[in-house]
Amino acid sequence: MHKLNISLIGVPMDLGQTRRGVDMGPSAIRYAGVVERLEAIGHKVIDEGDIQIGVSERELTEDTHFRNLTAVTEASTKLANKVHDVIEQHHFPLVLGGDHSIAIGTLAGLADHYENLGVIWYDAHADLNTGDTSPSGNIHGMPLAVSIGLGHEKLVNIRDYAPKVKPENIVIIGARSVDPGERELIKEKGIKVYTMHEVDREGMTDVIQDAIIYLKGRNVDGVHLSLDLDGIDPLYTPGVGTPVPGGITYRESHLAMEILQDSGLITSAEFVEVNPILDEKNKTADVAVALMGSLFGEKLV
Ligand code: 5AB
Ligand code: MN
Ligand code: MN
Ligand code: MN
Repeated sequence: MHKLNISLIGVPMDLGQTRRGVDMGPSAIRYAGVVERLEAIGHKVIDEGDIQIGVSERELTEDTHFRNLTAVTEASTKLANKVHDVIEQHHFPLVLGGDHSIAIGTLAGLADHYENLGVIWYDAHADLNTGDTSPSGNIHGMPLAVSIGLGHEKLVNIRDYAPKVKPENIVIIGARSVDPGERELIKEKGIKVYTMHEVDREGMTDVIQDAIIYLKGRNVDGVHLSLDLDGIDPLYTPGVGTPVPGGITYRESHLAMEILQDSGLITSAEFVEVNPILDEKNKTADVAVALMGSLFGEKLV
């Protein structure tokens, strides 16, 4: 197996939503043994530390369509620059969240290194809201829309280019809570979505293989995996801010990671929405690290 230099980047961000605690996600994932786990496979892990996050208090008068817009924009810009540096060193960026708004920064740092970046969005939600369609004003429900160029210009134009990703290069897996505006956008842009219906009906093997064939058919030159722990059933990952029942199982998720490893397609990844305050004995961070094991080539025998 190909040995990687993996750069870990922690993003203790909780301003993309309103529940406290998700800023402790990177610590929980480190505590669950991410470095040891990946090194045991044979990879070299460079812990780049955490991106500094600003405060929300000064935002009280700001736009309620985009909560904490200034702080989220600043953090996303810092993260984007860090991811960009890491890619330039030919390291594999592995971003630890933090709420899912951080994907705005990750994708902004990645996308100008690829002609045609693909994205796998493993999530209970579509994260395709704009300021107009969002029911909450929470930016963690918007990162995929921002990456295709829709949303607040401050977010869309991070690192001064847009869009970051083509809608046809996106695959969503595990969706089971989609807002009306997001549904419209999925139809309008032709975004590929495997909902829980497809996972139930076709099984994860077919779903993930189909996703791989689809992205290869799009001639992608890199694929970013953005894994929201709420994509998995809350039975296995209770420590998330927006749990939705009826999710992907623990074993199906391992299977998905193993097949992605075999495909050799994944060139960057992020694991987000781990909230230790809502968790049971760090269960959710443990699942995140176990899935990273499979994604990065851990073998049982
Ligand atoms: B997550 C909701 N669609 O926009 C919204 O956890 C939930 O990053 C967003 O997937 C969940 O507020 C965002 C209702
Ligand atoms: Mn560049
Ligand atoms: Mn989600
Ligand atoms: Mn999400």
